[in-house]
Amino acid sequence: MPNTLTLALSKGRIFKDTLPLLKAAGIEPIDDPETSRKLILETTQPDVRIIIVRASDVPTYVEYGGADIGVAGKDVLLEHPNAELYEPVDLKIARCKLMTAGRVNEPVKTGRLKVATKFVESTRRFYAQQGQQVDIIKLYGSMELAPLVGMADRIVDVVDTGDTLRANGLVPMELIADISSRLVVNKASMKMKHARIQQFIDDIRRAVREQNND
Ligand code: PRT
Ligand code: MG
Repeated sequence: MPNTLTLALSKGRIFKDTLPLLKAAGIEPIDDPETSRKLILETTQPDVRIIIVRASDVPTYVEYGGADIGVAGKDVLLEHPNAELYEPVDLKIARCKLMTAGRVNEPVKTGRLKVATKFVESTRRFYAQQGQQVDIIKLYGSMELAPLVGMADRIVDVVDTGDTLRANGLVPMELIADISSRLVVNKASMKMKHARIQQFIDDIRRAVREQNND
């Protein structure tokens, strides 16, 4: 829509960590998505609204113009290597690491490794760079289970404290990428609403610098 800004956010940690940055840019949502069932939230700025989407759908909404701007984890963006998006700001929030993990006492394996993950693209690229042939098993969650029930030798997942891996008898093995959330911008919006979006990007950049004391 002309003259309005639509921001796509996911509930949970991205929403929580983006709020202070938006606040510093003078934007506060009027409803709380954790208690409201609304998927479109008005904000204290009449020309800015927030839509609530699945974390993995943010790049899609922004690429196809359902939102002008979004916040997405780099892990999610790496799964959309051909998305036509600008990625102007590292927000330095929701940080974690994309890693391989396996069982603490891994049985010796001959032949191709089976790797369970929802990060198929990053996993394929990582093992290809290592020159290692693997079979990738696509899952949508609870990857930690796969090695425990003998379905896979390894998993690839994002790790923060490592508590979830440990609680399931798994250990982190190789680092694939350091992850943080990024601002992404629709290419047409960047042209059509240039002044408004540039202002928003500048405000958010300043808020990120202040939050990180640099
Ligand atoms: O829930 P949904 O399927 O819609 O999507 P999602 O699970 O990807 O969304 P969400 O909100 O859980 O995560 C959004 C983004 O936060 C991810 O895309 C990452 O960029 C980032 N992030 C940061 C994390 C974590 N830290 C994290 N720890 N995403 C997920 N986790 C998981 C981790 O895999 C483990 O299962 O949280 C659990 C706890 O982690 P530990 O290591 O502290 O135990
Ligand atoms: Mg989740």
